[in-house]
Amino acid sequence: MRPRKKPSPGKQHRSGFVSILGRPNTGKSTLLNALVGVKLAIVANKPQTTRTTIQGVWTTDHAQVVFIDTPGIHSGDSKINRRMMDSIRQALDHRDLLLFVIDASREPGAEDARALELVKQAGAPAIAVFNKIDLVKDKRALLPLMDRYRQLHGFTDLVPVSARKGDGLDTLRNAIIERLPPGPAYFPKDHLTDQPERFLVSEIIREKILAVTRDEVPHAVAVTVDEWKEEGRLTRVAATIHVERPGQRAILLGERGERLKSIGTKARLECEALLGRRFFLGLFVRVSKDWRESDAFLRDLDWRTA
Ligand SMILES: Nc1nc2c(ncn2[C@@H]2O[C@H](COP(=O)(O)OP(=O)(O)O)[C@@H](O)[C@H]2O)c(=O)[nH]1
Ligand SMILES: [Mg+2]
Repeated sequence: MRPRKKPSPGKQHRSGFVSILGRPNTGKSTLLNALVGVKLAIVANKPQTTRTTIQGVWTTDHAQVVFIDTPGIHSGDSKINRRMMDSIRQALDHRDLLLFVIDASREPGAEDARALELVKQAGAPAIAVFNKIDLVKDKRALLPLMDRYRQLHGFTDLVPVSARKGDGLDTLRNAIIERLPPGPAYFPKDHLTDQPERFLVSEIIREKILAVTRDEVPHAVAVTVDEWKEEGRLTRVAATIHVERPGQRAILLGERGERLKSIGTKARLECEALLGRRFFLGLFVRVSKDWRESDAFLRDLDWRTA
């Protein structure tokens, strides 16, 4: 009797958990969104935009990848910073693969070295992703940078990409699937994230705030959803934007409340696009002094502990 033909390895279903890490602002959240194909993580040109780990699931006929986006690796000693570092450490436990994201348009610095240290400690296979190549005029300049990282760590692959433009993402997706072990799908095909809608909405509001504020305001802002009512095809949300000082409240309100209004409109449109129904957003700005140092407040902010 002839032995039965083995399924070809390419067709074997593969799955796994893949953490995305790197120093702040390298484009980790943009990369997560691009790989999953849906905007799940908010993006801003500010360090520490991402405050918790965010999961995004990408499913194909032959593979399912659960990506975990993390806050940028940084030093800083406030309570919220320590919480962010804790969530990064958790995201490194028991991972099948790591994506170490480097901003290819900048010289590597101390923060990159710190992030690489965590990759080494995690001990999982890692792919080096050189992001923002759209900003690198002469692509030959990438080679010495890639060589440098090749010598610093035994990466399984080194892949140049532009998360913003989509360049190199197919190569990266193939490399990821190739490195994952055979395994079943953990989630239904249409499952995209573990974040509840309330959290997605609060994050979208926060993103619109980050886009219009500068200096100390972004770090001082937190958003809580206080009321959530579904009325047929309309979802009515009341949310509070917490700031630390009256001056920051004035900045957010703008003249005659214009700035807050524009934040609200932009956030509403994006909520409607992401969640596919109509929203009414009522936004309030409140001064909550020292929220960044309050354990109780930080616990309330984290939907995982809700
Ligand atoms: N030019 C360019 N900018 C990018 C790319 N990826 C991300 N960015 C920008 O870099 C900034 C930080 O992105 P974000 O995803 O929030 O970075 P994170 O802090 O690592 O999560 C944002 O302004 C992004 O629009 C890219 O491929 N090319
Ligand atoms: Mg981020």
